[in-house]
Amino acid sequence: MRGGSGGDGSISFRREAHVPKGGPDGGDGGDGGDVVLVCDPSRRDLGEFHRGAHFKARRGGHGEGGQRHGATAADMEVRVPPGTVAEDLEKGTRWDLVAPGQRAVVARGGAGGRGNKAFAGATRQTPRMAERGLAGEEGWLDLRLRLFADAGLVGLPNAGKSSLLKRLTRADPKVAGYPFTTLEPVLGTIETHERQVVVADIPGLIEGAGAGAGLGHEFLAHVERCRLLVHVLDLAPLDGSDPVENHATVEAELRDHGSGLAELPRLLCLSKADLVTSEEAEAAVRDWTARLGDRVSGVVATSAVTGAGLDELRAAIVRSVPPGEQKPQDAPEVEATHRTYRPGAASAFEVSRRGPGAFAVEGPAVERLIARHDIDNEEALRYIEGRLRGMGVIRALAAAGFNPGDDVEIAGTAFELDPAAPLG
Ligand SMILES: Nc1nc2c(ncn2[C@@H]2O[C@H](COP(=O)(O)OP(=O)(O)OP(=O)(O)O)[C@@H](O)[C@H]2O)c(=O)[nH]1
Ligand SMILES: [Mg+2]
Repeated sequence: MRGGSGGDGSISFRREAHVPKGGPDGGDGGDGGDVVLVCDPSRRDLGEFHRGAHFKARRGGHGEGGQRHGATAADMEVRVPPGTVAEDLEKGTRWDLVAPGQRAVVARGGAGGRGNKAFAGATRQTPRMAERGLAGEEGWLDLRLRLFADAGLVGLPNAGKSSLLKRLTRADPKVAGYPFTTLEPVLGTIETHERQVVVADIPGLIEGAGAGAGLGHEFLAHVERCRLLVHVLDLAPLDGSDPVENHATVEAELRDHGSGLAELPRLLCLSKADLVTSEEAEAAVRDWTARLGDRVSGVVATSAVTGAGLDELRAAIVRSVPPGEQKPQDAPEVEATHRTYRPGAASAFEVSRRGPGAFAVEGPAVERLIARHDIDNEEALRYIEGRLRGMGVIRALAAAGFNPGDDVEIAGTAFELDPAAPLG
């Protein structure tokens, strides 16, 4: 994403029939547009944001003569579903879009440049310089969707989670006889007369998921806001692994992930019951009920093939999800609206010695000053020097041992400076 650049200020002089050269009248450039994320409940997923999608806000209009200011560009609004977490990994900024209508400015447009009219003063009556518009903020955003599901199906790959969601709801996730079939969470809804319960099928968890192995961490973040977890456990794993160990593996990952996942109410679903005899299935329900005691609010054996146990599981889910709506207030503090600009902090600069007779000056304020002006313009150059003096840059350079004739690079541009020169 990229905020729009600011429009350039204009260099212009009033022209009237009888006046050979009037006063300066170049207007200011308009500000570039911001890129803004807007939380829109009519959006369901992030499907339209394929990898590498670009969002660019428009640039501000350039200033014109006759004191005409350039137009401020409209913001580029990008609509995202509630639950979107946007992260600028480079800058380390994160926005959580939860409430409908909530806005987050993710890339600010550049400020427009001032026209030459703004530079007119007693000592400079015919300024032949104007500021250039600044570039907009630029960066990459990582968008994730935190699902607003009431219940989450968790379990090892291939446990039969997607098959269950398919039978429990009208959702149609992909089912296949190999692990990691589900790559993105899928939602389905159980509808009863009294209420709707949203169930999320998430990709299978592997050992180490809680510590970030595979995409586990990301997937578990999806179920953080659930109010019930349904642990789906394969009664007859094809790989011959032990269900007791498999159960412990998944529970350990939930604990490792933190964020209160392990404390959520739990149902145990013993899946693929058709692969064992009904006596074995019943015995398994008894064993697991005894083993887990009140750590679960129910144990149900199911088969996505015969449909056995599905009504019971559906009822258990509806019963075990605590009543009441999921409140957006449960979401973490929203940072987006608190983000402010602190120009004060940006005025600092740093002088460094690059070698004998070579210096460099860096810092956001000096970089902005250079970006603002056309350094091929003699008048602009003198203005920059005056500003550097005012900011204390020249003094700092002199203190660092700078002598006339030494090289100095300011924000990547080579300059010739004379600290002893009279104040300009
Ligand atoms: N016999 C039998 N097979 C089942 C049952 N449920 C699922 N399966 C099979 O088990 C395999 C895995 O099923 P999925 O529903 O894709 O499993 P999953 O847990 O979603 O797997 P991942 O998405 O990889 O984590 C498929 O071949 C299913 O047909 C069941 O109740 N009985
Ligand atoms: Mg699946």
